[in-house]
Amino acid sequence: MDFILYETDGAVATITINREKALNALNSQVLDELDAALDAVDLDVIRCLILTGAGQKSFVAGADIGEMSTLTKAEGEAFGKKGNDVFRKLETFPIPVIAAVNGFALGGGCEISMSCDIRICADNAVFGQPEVGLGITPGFGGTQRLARLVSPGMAKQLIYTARNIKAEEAYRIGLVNAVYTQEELLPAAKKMAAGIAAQAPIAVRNCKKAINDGLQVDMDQAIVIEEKLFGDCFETEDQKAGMGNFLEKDKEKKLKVVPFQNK
Ligand code: DAK
Repeated sequence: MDFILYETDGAVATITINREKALNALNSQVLDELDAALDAVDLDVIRCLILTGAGQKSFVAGADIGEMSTLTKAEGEAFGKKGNDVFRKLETFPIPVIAAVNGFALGGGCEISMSCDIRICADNAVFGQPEVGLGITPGFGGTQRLARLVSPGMAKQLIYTARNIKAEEAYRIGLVNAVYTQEELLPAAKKMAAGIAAQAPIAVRNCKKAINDGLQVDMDQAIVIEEKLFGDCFETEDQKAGMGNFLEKDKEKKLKVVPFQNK
């Protein structure tokens, strides 16, 4: 792949969007390669994924404006679908995805970070949806995910004014969970990912699905979704070992990672 780096460390994988010269802007090839990289993740081994950008300056500076500028209506639609499909794949990816935002996260860059489960950022991060200044609406889920993550009023203000915000403000409005120095960001992401990977994997996957699916429906339906995914944990090796270790008061065993089993 030209624009995607993939590395693993135990049960944690890191995908780096590697188009530093264009500040990791998303063109069709980047989107295709990201899609293929996600398909290639070995889900029997990997339990948490980190998404970041190459270099010190930018996570993703948005969709590629050069490529977009010449698109016809039909091509624009196809490009939008390609992006939306990959973003949705990330959002519904069976294992948690942490966005380690190391600089600009503008337009599609902000949107791709919002497709991840958790966002942490470096102190040089800049978030924004500048699309209205370019004569378009945020088209990779920005109008939907930003309003769900922060308040609708704050999302509307940021989108209507096309104002960029820095890391501290992103933290204050709840767009990111934590801010680190540039040097600390990736180690912090890896530490968090390892902490997730050390938990019972079926339970973690079911939590992701319960939260994501439950947020789309009313509380009565959400509770039914939760019940089903709670029930699905039983009779798994995860659940037997996890509870058995606790009952045996075996602290060593309790901390032991339970091997993942496809049911
Ligand atoms: N696209 C293409 N190239 C980009 C880019 C981008 N978004 N952002 C930066 N680059 C390139 C620059 O052109 C420059 O390339 P060279 O001139 O060196 O060849 C190189 O990266 C370095 O950028 P700068 O020289 O501009 O660096 P600065 O430090 O001066 O400025 C900046 C950094 C991030 C403030 C600036 O580059 C900038 O404002 N970039 C654009 C940010 C932006 O507006 N992003 C949002 C793009 S719109 C759709 C769905 C979604 C979307 C569209 C359609 N459908 C459903 C159809 C999404 C839209 C967007 O994301």
